[in-house]
Amino acid sequence: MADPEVAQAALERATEQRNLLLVYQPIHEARTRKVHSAEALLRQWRESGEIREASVITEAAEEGPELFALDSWCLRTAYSDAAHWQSHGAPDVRINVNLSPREFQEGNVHSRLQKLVAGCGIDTHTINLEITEVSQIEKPEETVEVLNELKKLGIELWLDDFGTGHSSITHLQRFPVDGLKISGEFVKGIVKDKRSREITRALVALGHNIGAKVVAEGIEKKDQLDLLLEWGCDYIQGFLYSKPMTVDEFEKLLSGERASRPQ
Ligand code: G
Ligand code: MN
Repeated sequence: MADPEVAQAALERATEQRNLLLVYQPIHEARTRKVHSAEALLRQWRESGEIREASVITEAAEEGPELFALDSWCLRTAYSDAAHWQSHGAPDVRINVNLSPREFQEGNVHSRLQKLVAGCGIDTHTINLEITEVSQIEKPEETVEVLNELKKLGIELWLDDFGTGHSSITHLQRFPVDGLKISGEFVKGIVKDKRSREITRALVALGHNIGAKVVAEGIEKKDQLDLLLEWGCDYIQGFLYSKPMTVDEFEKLLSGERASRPQ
């Protein structure tokens, strides 16, 4: 685990000077379009007032102790936002947080998560953790133990960008996976390209056959959605339904949904 003082200094630099924020991209139930959860994505305010990707920051943090500070900041911010919308009439809307594989090996993630959750007053089962670079996990047996401990808290594990280089079938065999997120790279071709279509259809079935839920990412068109519905995909994320939005916009979306629901 990183030296806490170093991590704290890094956190301050990252959050105060660099104007970080989280945006939320809704994940919808495929059939009903109801909001199921939201993926928290790190962004940065520009001086012009625009919001931009924060990849420069995340790449810089990847190797050093800043990573833990940054992840803790993301978790704390996401939890307090989720606590807010849960106490304002959306008790079941979960939150997906992206975590680096380093967290499971060096980051003491279990106790940090417990402390963070206790500080925000939300249930641990509000959280899904998304791991993208699962292939970089160097100590799989230890990681499986950590993941099983997290699952006892009700936290779900989702494999992100499933089917691409970093996240493959090997990892399904090894890790206690609750959900698969099928990369938009497959989804974008499913209408016109027979191979993309058959691969994506097989990935949805694969997820279901091992008892996992399936999210398709990057849905931009209605005819893509129609195919995914035909195959029984559980959730969808993509510009067709929602772009990433600020927490205020997300909470407005939730209240609009509640207002339109029959009493
Ligand atoms: O790797 P990950 O799935 O976490 O990446 C999510 C990114 O994909 C976000 O930055 C988001 O802006 C982008 N994204 C989300 N939905 C869509 C979509 O429908 N089309 C495209 N092109 N990008 C999307
Ligand atoms: Mn993700």
